[in-house]
This record gives sequence, structure tokens and C-alpha cells, in this order.
Amino acid sequence: MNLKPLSILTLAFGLALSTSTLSLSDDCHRHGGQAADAPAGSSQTYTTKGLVKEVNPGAKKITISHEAIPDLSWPPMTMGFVVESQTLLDNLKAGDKVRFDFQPQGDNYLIQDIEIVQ
Ligand SMILES: [Cu+2]
Repeated sequence: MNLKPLSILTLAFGLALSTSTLSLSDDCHRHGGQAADAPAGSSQTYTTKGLVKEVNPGAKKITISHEAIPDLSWPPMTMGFVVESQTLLDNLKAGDKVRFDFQPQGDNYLIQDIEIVQ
């Protein structure tokens, strides 16, 4: 290797830059920004499938490792959702495969319906 100091610096900077860009793009909370870009009053419902990771009925929350959702430009990822009604979580546990409908709502993603699939 015969790199001049400047080239090495440039290379290191470029690497740092691409690494930070990558870590931003797979941060679930970036979803919030995308929802805010949606037209005001839009209340589209999305349907997807995933694997339940954690259920928290008291907080009306569930963590799901979901499939890619092309309509939202979301890659597959694990993230938290809230549920409209605690009873939706009654028969769910970590490890269940589910199909669910949700709507972006404020800073949250609200599940309206969820069912276990095989
Ligand atoms: Cu996600």
C-alpha cells in the first residue's frame, strides 16, 4: 500500500460517513419521519406479517419482527406497535406468527386487527 496520508483520511471519513448512514436507515424510529411526510389526514391501513417478539398487554404494546412493507418503503425489522384494545393481545405470545393491520397514528403505529397464522 502506498497511500498518502490525505487519501487515508479521505477513505476513513468516507467509511465513517457510510457507516452512520447505514445505522440511520435501519433505525425503526426513522419511520416517524416518513409518516409525517404523508398527506395530512391520510389514514391508510397497511397489512403485513411478522413474528411476535414481546407482548406487553398492560402498556397495550407489542413488539413484532415484521416483513418488508413496500408501500411504506420499510425494510424488514423488529419494532414496537401499539394496539387499539388490550384484548387484541389476549391470545398472543412471543414466537407466534401473525398477520396484522395497522395505521400510522401520530408517533405510533396502531394495530387494529391481528391474527395468528400458521
Ligand atoms: Cu418497522
